[in-house]
Amino acid sequence: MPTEPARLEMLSALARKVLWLSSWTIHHANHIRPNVDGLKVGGHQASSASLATIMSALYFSVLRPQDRVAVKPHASPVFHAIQYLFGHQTREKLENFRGFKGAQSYPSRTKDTDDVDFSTGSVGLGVAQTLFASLVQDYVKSHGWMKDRPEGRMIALVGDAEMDEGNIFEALLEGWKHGLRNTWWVVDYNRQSLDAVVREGLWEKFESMFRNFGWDVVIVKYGRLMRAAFAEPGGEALKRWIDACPNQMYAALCFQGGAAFRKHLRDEIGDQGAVSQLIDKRSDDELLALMSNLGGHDMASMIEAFEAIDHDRPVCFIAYTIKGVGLPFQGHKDNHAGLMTVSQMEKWRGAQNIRPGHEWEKFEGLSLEPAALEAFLAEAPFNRDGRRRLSAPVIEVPERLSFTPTPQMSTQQGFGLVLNELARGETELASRIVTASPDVTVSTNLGAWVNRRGLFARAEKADLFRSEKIPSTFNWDFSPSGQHIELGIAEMNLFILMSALGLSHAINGERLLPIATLYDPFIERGLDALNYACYQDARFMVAATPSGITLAPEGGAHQSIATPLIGMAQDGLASFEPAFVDELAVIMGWGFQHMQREKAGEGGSVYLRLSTRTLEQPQRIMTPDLQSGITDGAYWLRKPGPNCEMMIAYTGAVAPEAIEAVGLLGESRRDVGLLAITSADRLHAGWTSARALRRDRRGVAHLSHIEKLLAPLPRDCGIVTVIDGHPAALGWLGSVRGHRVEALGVEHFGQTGTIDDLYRHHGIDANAIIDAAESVSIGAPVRHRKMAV
Ligand SMILES: Cc1ncc(C[n+]2csc(CCOP(=O)(O)OP(=O)(O)O)c2C)c(N)n1
Ligand SMILES: [Mg+2]
Repeated sequence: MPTEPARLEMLSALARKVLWLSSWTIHHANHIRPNVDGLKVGGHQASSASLATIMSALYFSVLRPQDRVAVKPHASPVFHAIQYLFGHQTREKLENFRGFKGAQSYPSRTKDTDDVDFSTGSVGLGVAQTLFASLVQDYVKSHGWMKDRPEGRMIALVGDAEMDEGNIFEALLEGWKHGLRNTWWVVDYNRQSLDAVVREGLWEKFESMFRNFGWDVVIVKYGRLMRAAFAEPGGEALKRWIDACPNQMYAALCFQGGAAFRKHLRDEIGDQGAVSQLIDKRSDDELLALMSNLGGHDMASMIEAFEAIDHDRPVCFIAYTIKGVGLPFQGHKDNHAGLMTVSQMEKWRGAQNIRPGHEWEKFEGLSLEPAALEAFLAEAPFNRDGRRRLSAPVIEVPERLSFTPTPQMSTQQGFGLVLNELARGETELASRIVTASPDVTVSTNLGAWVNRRGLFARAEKADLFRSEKIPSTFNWDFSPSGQHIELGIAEMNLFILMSALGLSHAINGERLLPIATLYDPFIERGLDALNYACYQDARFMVAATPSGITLAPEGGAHQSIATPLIGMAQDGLASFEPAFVDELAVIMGWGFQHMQREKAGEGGSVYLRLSTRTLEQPQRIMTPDLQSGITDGAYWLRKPGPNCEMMIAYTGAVAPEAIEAVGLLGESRRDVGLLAITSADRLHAGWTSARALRRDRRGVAHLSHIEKLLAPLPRDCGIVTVIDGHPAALGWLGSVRGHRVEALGVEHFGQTGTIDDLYRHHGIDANAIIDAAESVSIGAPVRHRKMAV
């Protein structure tokens, strides 16, 4: 173990190397790599420089194997440089930064190969991810699954302007409610965003806000050089000047250099003996070195700040930095997309003692012994256990999930029944399910599950209503073994929690099967977080209910139109909209398996678009064929005859309208078929991948499920599609084999009224289906219509 000064010297040298390598990576991408057009790098160089020291302190010394980090998006080159020094990143990938299969612009769990803990990119989300990851760690620990693994700290490196993102504030409040621990947020307080310099005094707002939520706040403002200067005669006056200097001015002076600092100090402090001496005895370079020695660029100060933490309360570090520190555009307000020119880089290379052609060498230009540095890196506690991505065995899912059927019910009710059935059993599957809901637990039918499995909290808290013997349908007991996490009304939090729960196998080595419930329209409120969770390959199930206009009297604000398209378009999410509960039970069983498939390109999360509309349930036997039709996305509810003139395809809660229309069409059109579509998403994806296989000649004869289903239809058979959602979700069916389609659905915000009123109004009732059928099929006018009631 090196002595303390030697350790600091090594860490500082490595931080300089990290700044060099990250800058060189960016420079290479812009000026050296052939074919650089389109791969030019904006918004990385200055942002990365800000964090080179802080991240070096963390990775090379402070972090332990169990700690997990979300790195500010634009510090990606710094992260990759650190991993390169560790030997976890290749030169080839750095040379191909931002290129196809190269190191990613923003750290990516799924695309990068150097052990990214949490993806980042959309600012704010990675920050909240660490908070929820810590709550999930507590969940795993409380359920007795941590075994002898030590608790990790969940750390976010946060841009100061990133703190504007509302989802961070939502997460803070939720964290406070759950007694957040083991979370560190390190704010890179460079007082610059993309466009501008941030408001004065922001740190005070941050400080009071974090303290308000029970966080420890550590402000690291001055580096060691500064602190030494403050102790000199006149140092106090210098400190006062620094503290009073507006952000814009400080940034501008950092850009202009030592002489500009000198002029301003003289003009503003005047001739005051001691302080003038303090300034005058330094050269311009020394003065700039002093004035840019903010805490976040001073290894000793950062190490001191991190190592002083001796508790598990959450901590916010506000580390003062200069955006682009050490680079020619440091402090310039336009530096976000700033890039060094070739000649600036040449000059800087010289200053770093790096020989041309040796830019990628790990220890080039450092005065310390390479062997000593190599040994120091090898001993970094962070690497003690090798690669840190964990895995967990697959939880067995029974062949069929059961429920107690009733002749009439909704898919939302069915969802509650399936979970209730699971809650009653003693299966491993049931024990690994975690549910969460943003204050709609009861209204999404999770009540029975929660009654049996309880709410999660680290400390027991009894339901007072129950202990006071006040009758209530719901038992709201909290305990460390509870399996439901009750959230406040913030759908962003719900999806980030899913993102954290759904990565537990990789982060904690313990698999959880998370289920989120929310109202379908409010998917849009949490959409970027949902996308984020999918992007980093977290695995979860979303039950969104009610959906469409089936909650008719609630009006447009509670009705969803776009969600079927969101479900189709969202990568990593298999979307289903069953009409009947036996379909739902099959889909949920398949879903729990799908959530656990980890081979590349297989598996993912699951979205169930459910409804509160009560439907008559079919009495039927679940054959293997029916089962696979349901999970592949469609099956014939009524097979078309050989001379089929007309086919109706429906999804979800409009099943009764489609069934009724088929009945009424029977006398006017021959062999009418009725296709039940349980997943437009899976059908479409199957069709796309079959075409790709055929194009690549890997599967010349391979036909997708929908191609096979539509194959028997004569060419001039008409198709009407109908969904309680945007019609484009099914309109593509006509392209599969060239049939004419009329696609019915909802395109305008709902009115209030009964379901019948609204289905008529939006043209998705039985008569609208018949009208559409008439217009897309050949033949005499249809004789029957539904009678108005
Ligand atoms: C949700 C979202 N909106 C906008 C952006 C574009 N963007 C990337 S970085 C950035 C400014 C970040 O400033 P700050 O967090 O202070 O980081 P710094 O560059 O100063 O280190 C913006 C607006 C983004 N990545 N994500
Ligand atoms: Mg900033």
